[in-house]
Amino acid sequence: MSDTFPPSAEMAANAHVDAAKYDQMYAASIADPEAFWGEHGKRIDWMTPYTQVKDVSYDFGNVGINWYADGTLNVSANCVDRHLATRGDQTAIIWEPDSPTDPSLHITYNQLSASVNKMANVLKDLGVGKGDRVVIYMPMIPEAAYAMLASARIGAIHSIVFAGFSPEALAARVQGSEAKVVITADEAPRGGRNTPLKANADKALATCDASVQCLVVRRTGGEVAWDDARDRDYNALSAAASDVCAPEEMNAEDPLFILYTSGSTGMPKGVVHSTGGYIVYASMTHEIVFDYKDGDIFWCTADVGWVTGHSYIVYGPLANGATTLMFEGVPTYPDASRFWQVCEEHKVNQFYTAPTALRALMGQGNSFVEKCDLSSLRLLGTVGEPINPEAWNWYNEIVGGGRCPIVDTWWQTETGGHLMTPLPGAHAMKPGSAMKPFFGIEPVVLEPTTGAEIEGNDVEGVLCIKDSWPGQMRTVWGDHERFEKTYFSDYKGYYFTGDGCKRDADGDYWITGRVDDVINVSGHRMGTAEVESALVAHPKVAESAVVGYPHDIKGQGIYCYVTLMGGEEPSEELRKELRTWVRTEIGPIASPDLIQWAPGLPKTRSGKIMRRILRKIAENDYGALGDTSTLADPSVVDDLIDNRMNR
Ligand code: 6R9
Repeated sequence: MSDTFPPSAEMAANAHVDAAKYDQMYAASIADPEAFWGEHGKRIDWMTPYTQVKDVSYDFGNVGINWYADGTLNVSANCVDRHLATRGDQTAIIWEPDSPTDPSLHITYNQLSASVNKMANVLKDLGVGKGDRVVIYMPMIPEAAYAMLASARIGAIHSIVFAGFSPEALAARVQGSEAKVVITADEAPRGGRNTPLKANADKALATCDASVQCLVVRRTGGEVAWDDARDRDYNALSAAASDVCAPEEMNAEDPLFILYTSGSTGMPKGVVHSTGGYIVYASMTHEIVFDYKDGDIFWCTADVGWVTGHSYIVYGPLANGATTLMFEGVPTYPDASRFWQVCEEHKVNQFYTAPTALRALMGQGNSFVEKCDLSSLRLLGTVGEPINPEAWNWYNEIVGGGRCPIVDTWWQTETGGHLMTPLPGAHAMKPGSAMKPFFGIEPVVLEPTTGAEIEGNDVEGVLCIKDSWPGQMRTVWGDHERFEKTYFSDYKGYYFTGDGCKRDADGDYWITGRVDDVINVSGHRMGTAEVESALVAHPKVAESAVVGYPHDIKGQGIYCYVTLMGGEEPSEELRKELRTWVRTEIGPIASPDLIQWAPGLPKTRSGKIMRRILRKIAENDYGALGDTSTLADPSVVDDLIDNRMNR
């Protein structure tokens, strides 16, 4: 039996949702999704109210997902305009810069409105209109949020590329979405170092269509190269632009954004989210899961380059008229106290971060936390990967002082918002468990090979979702077939999450990690296929296989087996070279942790690499290698074991 932590009497009494209300609302959401979501869709302002709620098919070959399909709205009007009459002078965004000695900013809803409208007009003047794509490659500065909301305002579809990605990765996404404009900044300060974003964008754009324009925000004022035919100065243009731009009337099913994410095969795919269903789901989960109340200060430490930043820094909080904190820096700069100092300074009420950050900070000792006044905190959250009980307990006791519920939110880029999490006033939390489905979510545990539903409790299998919810992705950009194949073909009639899970004796859910070739490095999703294709692009590499292995801080590390071209000699130098190579091809988050030289890889007679075996060797778990008799050459396994890299 694991420890359980019931909500305090105060939390249960004051939260939006207590245990009885959860049971009643959950049952209603499953019994009649039309009625439930028809009602909750009203939390958003519609230009034309919807009369249809749900129109969904999960049938392979004919997958179609539609919510509120005849309604029209504008997301930026919902995140900005509708708050102006009641809270124009309230802070919408608190911006905390990388350096603690630089001043933070408090941007009111009125100011947000002016900036978003101006940027919308700047984009329009650059020829961007409804349905056009805008790539955003930005530091964590308010202009990143303006860019998102300005795109939404004019009906353009944004695609954010995390500022840690390389020029190559940026170019692939600009080309993949056929973007008209890339919005970037001169430099991105993080942890005291500046990433040359504009220079990266220059490299990327050199390989893109010449018509792509580049809108440059000045952040540091650092020197940048300038191409008069292509580059536009945001600061000058927005100063001259009008602060009035009527919001475009969008259909609920028009795409709001594309966000590339890694999968088990091939290159990252562009996850497409809708306008209406997405904003209903992001705002509702933000309010209920974090128990957000008027006047609270909400801080999600993610980057807007990830889905967590989309839904819980920008869209969910702003749709709710919240005050959302946006942090440019990193948890350990200037020292391991930074998160807690920011919580103290801005009196943060809800704090939402990733287990990898907690593990890194926990390792620095408690004094960094204890010297700060964290009495404003009322709720804590985690996201991105399973949280180990040690980190959970530390978070609960040292950061939360034993007072704050922890919402362990399981969800994905594809899901738009939380799918499973304890609700703070309703559920007795168990460290490491995502606990309960959110309203409208019907998780099922399937037998991996037959796909049969496993009924009852105390069971384990692959996690699928039975029916749709409004925040679900609609398609893969430009490749609906890939969408159907990835999520609806292995287990027919369900949405396949790619995760494994347990349902314990009480019926609570525990995510056990990915069951496909996706690894989770510091809460970031990485396709092993992407790292492999970067490695084999190196002239000295003949073949490679990449797997994850347990890593104390990162959760999983990247373990690469590399076969060199005939005549090439392994060396420490080459190892370094390959590491740098992958960083340049993809970005620092894909940097290999361990590279093992493999004279041969274990393959079946038909030439398929047996990853199961490579995973076991990387995990140092030789006893469980299983049947190796089907290998073309079983002796390669002994060589790999003998030369295994130590962690
Ligand atoms: C939001 C986000 C999705 C994958 C997901 C799962 C893992 C996320 C988790 C979790 C255990 C949690 N994951 N939250 N595993 N407990 N609370 O992270 O999206 O980057 O697409 O990653 O992350 O494996 O399938 P994304």
